[in-house]
Amino acid sequence: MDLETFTPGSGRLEPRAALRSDAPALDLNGTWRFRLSPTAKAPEDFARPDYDDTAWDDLPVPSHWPLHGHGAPAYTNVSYPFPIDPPHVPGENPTGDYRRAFDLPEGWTGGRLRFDGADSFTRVWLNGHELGFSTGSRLPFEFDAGAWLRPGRNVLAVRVYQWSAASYLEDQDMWWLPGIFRDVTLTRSAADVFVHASYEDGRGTLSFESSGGPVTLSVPGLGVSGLQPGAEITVEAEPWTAETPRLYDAVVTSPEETVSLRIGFRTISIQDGVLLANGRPLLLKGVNRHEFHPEHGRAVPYETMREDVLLMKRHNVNAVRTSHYPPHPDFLDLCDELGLWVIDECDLETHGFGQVGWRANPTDDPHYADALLDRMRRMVERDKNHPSIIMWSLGNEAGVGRNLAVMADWARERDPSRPLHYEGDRSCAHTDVYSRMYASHAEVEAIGRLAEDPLDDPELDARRRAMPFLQCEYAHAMGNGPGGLAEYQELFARYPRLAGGFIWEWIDHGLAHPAYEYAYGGDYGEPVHDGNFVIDGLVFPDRTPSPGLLDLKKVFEPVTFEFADGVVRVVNGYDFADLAHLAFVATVQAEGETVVEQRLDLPAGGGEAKVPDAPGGAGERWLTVRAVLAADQPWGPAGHEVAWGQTLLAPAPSRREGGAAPGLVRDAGDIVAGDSAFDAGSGRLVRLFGLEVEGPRLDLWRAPTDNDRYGGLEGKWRALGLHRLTHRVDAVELDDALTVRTRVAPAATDLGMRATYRWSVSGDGALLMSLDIEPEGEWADPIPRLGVTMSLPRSIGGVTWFGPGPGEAYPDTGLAARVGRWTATIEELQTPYVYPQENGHRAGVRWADFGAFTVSGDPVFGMTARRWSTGELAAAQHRPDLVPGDRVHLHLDLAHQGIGTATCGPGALPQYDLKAHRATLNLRFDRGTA
Ligand code: IPT
Repeated sequence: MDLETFTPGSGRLEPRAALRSDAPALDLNGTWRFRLSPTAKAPEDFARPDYDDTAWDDLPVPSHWPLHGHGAPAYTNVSYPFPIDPPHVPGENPTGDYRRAFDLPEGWTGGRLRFDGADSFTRVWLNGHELGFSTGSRLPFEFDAGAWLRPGRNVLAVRVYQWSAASYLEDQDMWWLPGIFRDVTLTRSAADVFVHASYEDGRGTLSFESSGGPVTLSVPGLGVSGLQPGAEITVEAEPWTAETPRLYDAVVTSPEETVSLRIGFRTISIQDGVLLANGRPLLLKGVNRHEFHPEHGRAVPYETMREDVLLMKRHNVNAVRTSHYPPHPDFLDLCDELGLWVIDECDLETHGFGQVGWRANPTDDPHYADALLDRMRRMVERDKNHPSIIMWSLGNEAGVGRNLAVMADWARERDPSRPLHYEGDRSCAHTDVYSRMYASHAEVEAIGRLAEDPLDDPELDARRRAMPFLQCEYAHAMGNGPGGLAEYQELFARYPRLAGGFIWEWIDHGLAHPAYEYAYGGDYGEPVHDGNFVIDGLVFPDRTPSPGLLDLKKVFEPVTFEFADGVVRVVNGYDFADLAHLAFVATVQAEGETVVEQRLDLPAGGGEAKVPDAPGGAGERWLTVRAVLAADQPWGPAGHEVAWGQTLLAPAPSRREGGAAPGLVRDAGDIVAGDSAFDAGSGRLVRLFGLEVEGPRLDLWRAPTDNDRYGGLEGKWRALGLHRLTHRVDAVELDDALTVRTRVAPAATDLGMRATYRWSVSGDGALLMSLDIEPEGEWADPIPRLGVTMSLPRSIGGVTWFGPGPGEAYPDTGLAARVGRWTATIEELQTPYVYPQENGHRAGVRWADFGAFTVSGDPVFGMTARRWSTGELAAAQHRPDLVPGDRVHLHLDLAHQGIGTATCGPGALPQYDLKAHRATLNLRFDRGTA
C-alpha cells in the first residue's frame, strides 16, 4: 500500500450530514479481534473471511490500541515524532489489523459502512473485498457495502496504519493515539440534508437542500409541513441562542427514510466590525476543548461529553472551540441542546514545519490541496445542520499557503451563512474574523481601539481593520493559574470590536497511570516529547474543576452587582436572556457567621433592591448577594449559583491589645514567656503555647509554578539562590521585648535582606511578632514571596480561618474566593495539580485557628500549610511523589508574586509583580481553643 500518497482516500462515498434516521442500522462497535505489527509490511491475508485469527487479541472498538496494552502513547506539542520529509513515513509504522464478523439481519439489502473516526490511515475489506481507504482521523468516511454484503455471516477486516503522508496534517498538541476511536456502523441511511434556518426580528426563515428526492420537511411545532427542497418559508419563531437554546423538532421524509433534526433559528453576521448573533453583539466566553478521557483518550464516552457541556454551562462558559478537529458528532448535538456557541475546527495542523522555517509546509504544497479540501468538505458536510456552530475554522497552526484559499473558497460557496476563522495567517486573507492567540492585554486593547500595527498591504489591512477580533486561545491554564483573566474580560467588555475568546484549554490530558496517577509526555519513554505541556486544562483529568475554572466562572458571570448605600444594583450581562430564571438571595454575615438571609425581589430586566437591615453583630460584617437558578434548567438544578457579589458593611472593631505585658525572661538556654519559648542563641521560636515548633523565619522562595518555570522567573530565582537562603543571626537582644537581628541571603551574591524580629507579649497573653524586612542591594527581578515559614507537629490536622475562601488565591487569581469563615484539613488545603507546584495559598486571611493556636494578621496575611516542605514540593514530578512527612509546614506571607500565564502568553501584569521592598509583617499568636 502506498502510504505516501497525497490522495486523501479512495472508494469513499460523498460526505454528508450526520443525521438521525429511521433507516435500519447495525452497530458494529464492540469487541473486535486485533493484531499489532511493528511495520506496515505484515501480510494482508488477514482480510480473507476464513483467516484464522484465534491467536489474536481482543480489542474494544471504539478505542486506541496504545491504551489497551499494544504499544504506548506518545506526546508531542509542536514537534513531529518522526523526521520531517513529506510525504515519507517512518519504517517503524505501528499497524493495527482488526477483524469482526457480524450477521446480517434477515431481509437486509444494501447499505453503507460508516466509520466516524479512525486514526490515521484506514483500509477496509468486506468479505475479502477491499472497499477503499481513508485518511483524516477525526472525520467520518463511508463505503458502499451493498455489492459485497451477503446473507448471514459477513466479515469485516480493517487495517489502520499509524503513519502516512496524512500524518503531516495532524500535528495537533496532544497524545499520538492510533486506532478506530469512534463508532463503526452499517447503515441503510443515505440521506443528506442541509437546513437553512435564519432569524430576524421574531421571525425564522426556513429552507433546505436535500440529496435525491422526492423529500419534504415538516416542523410540527411551527405548523410547517410538506416544505419542498429549495422553497423558503418565514414563520414566527423563537430564536436559538446559547442562552436560550430553542430547538424545533423537524422531520425530512423521503420514500426510503425519515430523518429527524432539531432546528435552531439564528443568524450570525458582522456589522461595522462587530460580531452579531440575531442582530445583537455576541461576547464569546469560551474554552478550547480537546476530546479527552484519562482512560479512553479521544474515545470519549457519551456521558463524558455531556458532563463537559454541563460543567461548561455551570461555570458560565458560553462558547467552545473544538480544538483542533471536529469532535464526535454527539458533542455538537449536546451543544445545540444545552446551548454553547461553537467554532468547529478542521482536522488540520502542521505546526512542526515551523521548526524548519515552514519549508515544505503542506498548507502551501499543491500536492496536498485535495487532502486539505477533503478535510474541510467532510467537516462542513457532516456538521452543517448545527445551530450551535457559528464559524468554521480552517484548522490550527498550519502556517500560511495557497491551500487555505482552496478550503476557504469552497466553504464560502457551500455555506455563506457562517464566517470563517483561521488564526495562523495574520493577514486574515481567507477569514472573516481577526483571530489571535495569547496576545497581551496591551495588544488586545490596541486592537479594541482599532489601533493595531498595520499590515504591509493596505488593502488587507483595511479588510482586517473592519473585522471583529477574538482570541482563539488565551490565558493558558497550565498548572497554577491562569492569572490576568479579569483584566482580559474587562477589555472584551469595553470594546465592541472584541468578541471575547477561548481559554487554552478545557482539560488536562493526563493519562491514568498505575505509578504516576496521571502520566504526561516522557512517562512512556518517548525519545521526543514535551513533558507536562499536555497538562494545561481548567479541569483535572478526572474533570474536577481546578481553581482556574472557578475563577473563570466568576469572571464570566452574566450578572453583576453594584453596591451603594442601602441598595444593591443588579446588572444583566446576558447578551440575550433576561433575569427571569434567577432568584436573588442576600446574606449578611458577621465575622463569617450568618445574621440575616433573605430573598430580594428584582424585575426581570435587573434593577435595584434594598439590602436587608441587619442587627448588630461582632466583627467584620459582609453582605453577599447571590443569583441562583430559580428552577431546574436542563443544565443545572434549582439553587445552582450563577453569580455573586460582596460588599463590606462594617469593618472589624479595632483590637484591644490590653494590659501590661508580663514580658519575656531568660530560663537556662531559652527565653521564655509562659509555655512559649525561644532559643536564646538563634532567637528562634521553639515552643508555642506548649507546642513544639520551629519558629517563623523569613522565606522568599516558592515551589515554582509552570508559569514561573516556562516564563523564566524560576531560572532567575535559582541563579540568585532564593531556594538556598542562609540566615545569619547578628544579635539577640532581650529587654521588654525580644529583638532578633538577622541577615538573610543566598551564597555568592551581595544581595540580601535585613530581617529584624521583635517579639513581645500582650496583656492578654498573646505573642506578638513584628518583622521588619529591608532589602540590601539591587533586587532587579520580582521575588517569589515575602513572608515567614514555620514548622509544626504533624498532629495539626487543619484550620478554620476568616477571610477569602474556600479556594486558593494569588495576587492575580482567586477571584472565586469570597470572604467568609472556612474550615479545611491540611489535605484539603492542597490543590492537586498533576504536575506538583506552588498551590493552596489563602489570601487576605484575618485570623486562622489551628486548634492549638490562632494566628491573626494586622490586618491580614497569606497562608499556606502542607505536610511537605517547599523543597519537596519543588522536586516532585507527579502527585504520588508528595508524601506526608513528620511536620506541617506553615507559611505566613505578606505577599506573593503574581501568577500570570507565561507558559504561553504574558507574565503577571506589572501591578502583580512582587518587587523586593521594605516591609513589616505583624502577626499575633493566641493560645488556641483546642
Ligand atoms: C498553541 C497551540 O495552538 C495549542 O494547540 C497549544 O499547543 C498551545 O499553544 C500550548 O499549550 S500554539 C503556541 C505556539 C502559542
